[in-house]
Amino acid sequence: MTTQNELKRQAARRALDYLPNDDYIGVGSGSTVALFIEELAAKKDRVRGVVAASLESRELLEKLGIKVVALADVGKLPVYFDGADEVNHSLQMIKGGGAALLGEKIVAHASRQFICMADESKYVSKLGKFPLPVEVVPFARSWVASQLVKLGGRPVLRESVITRGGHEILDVHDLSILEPMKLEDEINRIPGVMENGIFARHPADVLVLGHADRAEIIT
Ligand code: ABF
Repeated sequence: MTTQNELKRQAARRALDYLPNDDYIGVGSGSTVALFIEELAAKKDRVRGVVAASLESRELLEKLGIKVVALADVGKLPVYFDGADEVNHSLQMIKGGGAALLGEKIVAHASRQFICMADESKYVSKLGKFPLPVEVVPFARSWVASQLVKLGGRPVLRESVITRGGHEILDVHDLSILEPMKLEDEINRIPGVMENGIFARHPADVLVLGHADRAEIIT
């Protein structure tokens, strides 16, 4: 039987088709990105350097001898590669299961093209079954939670997690995400919210979806 990991590897391997020639790229975080980085190691001379959106990805890149650069040193990136927790048919996503959503959104926005790599289980018609991660300033946590309840959600603090920026994560269950762009903006307007895991203002440009026998390209 094909494992979920094998589906992710199908997607990660195929995503290498989108590597630019002799340029910088950005990468996000998570298990699919880790597989992408492993595949990239064999072609590391193709890229000038990689901006990592998470510390884990940075460590893996360094371990495999791939040059890591800071976003500040390169400015705009041609391509960003990342996974997702859910992706809908408009290529809008929920991300942040790995608590690196703030860095991921920054690097995604700094990139001209977003290549999302996912196994087929992540492709959904409506976002929201996966609890929406919301990164909050710790002292505002209960205020933000009360506002998320007003939006119809059930926020649950992710225990023992402090993000790279020193914030906490509320995982919001039971949200009905009918208008992802509107909800992304609405949540980000709550004072105390640093960022939320809806990537609708900046959806993926290409989804590389891993199936048992192939990778499908969806644009
Ligand atoms: C990152 O990794 C996150 O935004 C998302 O939570 C996760 C994707 O999961 P996976 O480990 O399945 O690649 O992209």
